[in-house]
Amino acid sequence: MKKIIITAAIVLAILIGCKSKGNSDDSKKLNLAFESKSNSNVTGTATFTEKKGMVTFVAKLTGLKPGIHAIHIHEKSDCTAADGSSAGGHWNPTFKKHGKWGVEEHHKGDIGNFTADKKGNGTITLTTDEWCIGCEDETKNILGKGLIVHQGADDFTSQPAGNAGARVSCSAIIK
Ligand SMILES: [Cu+2]
Ligand SMILES: [Zn+2]
Repeated sequence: MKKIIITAAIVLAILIGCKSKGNSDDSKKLNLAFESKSNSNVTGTATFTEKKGMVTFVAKLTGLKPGIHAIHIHEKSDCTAADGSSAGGHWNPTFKKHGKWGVEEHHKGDIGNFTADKKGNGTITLTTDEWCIGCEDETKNILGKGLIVHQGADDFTSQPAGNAGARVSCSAIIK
């Protein structure tokens, strides 16, 4: 009887050990910082958090002109150019047309528009199972791409990028 209890205790310890390890592997988080581009004063932070196959994106920007601004994931994590052009075009690993997320055909990087208030502050969030942080599926993996905030709004129609104007802030999506 004693032996059975000890065996059961060992099995339980192994199960708990595996479970806690599994949980820590399942939850991934990136903390990113935006840098100003195109002579703007737009800065801010962004996080990507992955839990149970869902990625939640949160960005907080300051220094914007009040009004509507586009934000996208572009194809490169290179923010070196003064005008942000080094980040390339929209991230589009599935070869779709540019458009509005969740409504019609769209790029994997077409996060959309958000509004900056009178003080120039704006936030945007998006939760999706169409992205992952560092998985093998290159149609989902956001690592190695770049976030771009634009001077103007995305019209969701113009190809290939929604005619959103200058790139006013940039952040590499890297660990
Ligand atoms: Cu863009
Ligand atoms: Zn696009």
